[in-house]
Amino acid sequence: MKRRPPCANFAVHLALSLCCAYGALAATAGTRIDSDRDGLSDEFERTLLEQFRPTIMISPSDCALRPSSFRAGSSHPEVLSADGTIYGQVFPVSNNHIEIHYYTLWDRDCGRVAHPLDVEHLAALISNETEGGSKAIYWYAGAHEKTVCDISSGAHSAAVGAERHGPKVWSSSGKHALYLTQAMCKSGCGADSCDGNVELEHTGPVVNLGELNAPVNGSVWISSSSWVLSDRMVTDFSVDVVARLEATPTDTVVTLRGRSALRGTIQVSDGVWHGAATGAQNTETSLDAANDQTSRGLGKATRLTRRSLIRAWKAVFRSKEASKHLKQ
Ligand SMILES: [Ca+2]
Ligand SMILES: [Ca+2]
Repeated sequence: MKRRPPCANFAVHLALSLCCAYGALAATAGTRIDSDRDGLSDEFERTLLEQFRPTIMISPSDCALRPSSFRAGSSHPEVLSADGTIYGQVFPVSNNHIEIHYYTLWDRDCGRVAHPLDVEHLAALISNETEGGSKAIYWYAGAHEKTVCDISSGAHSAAVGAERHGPKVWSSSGKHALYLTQAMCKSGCGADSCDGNVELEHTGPVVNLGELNAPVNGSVWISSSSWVLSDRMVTDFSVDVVARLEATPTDTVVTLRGRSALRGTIQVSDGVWHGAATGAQNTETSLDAANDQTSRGLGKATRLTRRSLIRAWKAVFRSKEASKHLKQ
């Protein structure tokens, strides 16, 4: 059974404990329909999904053509069409902060270890207390998440030019890993290419998935064990991720997980890559080890104690409720 990241549980508890304290958000969101019961109105979620919608660069020769749409109401993911549909999710993480996820759902992955169905996502942490409306603080892009080739990245929104709108992201051909810069696409385990990518045409609005316990728009397939979508529907901005991003220069995109040395080793051998990836995929032990190595390499961020991690997190969120929860 896959385990949620520690801070995912924290975020869920935080969201629940704060659900009655969203005065500011409720005022912004209005009192209209809230289909997924997270305190944000459907209309407010729709507005944010469109405001921060990313420009997605895909390969014109991708085996799966474009991200797919899936049959509404089906408990298992059933591909309707590779029509370029983008799915989304919006949920509160504190009084004035909201997380937005964008999902590209593909009917297959045709990399070196091909498999049916493929889930990739991009996330933003949004502040709702700035003048001029909602503003992105950080962006996160998932790439080979929870494998030895994990090269998921993050950045201050300014680093990717996406404070009031979405960034441009690159989707690798066949694997669909997402990168905040085109150059990073070559830094994974060697199989990724974003050469010649073209902009994915908008074929409709972002389709809101709702929440895990309250799917909307017929997305009851989000909890299917056929794919890892439910694992991706929790926060990407844990205490340690926020601390690392805070310690990162505002013009830099940083790799948040994985070991560059290991990725480099795998890069030179398909055989090694195949064995290592198979053995280590979704293995918490290897992921934790990779995180430890990454942490040591991050210098300033890695020398932070838990107390300073919490301090950094609080500096971003400035939430009395959050700090109370963290002390538990
Ligand atoms: Ca809602
Ligand atoms: Ca929602």
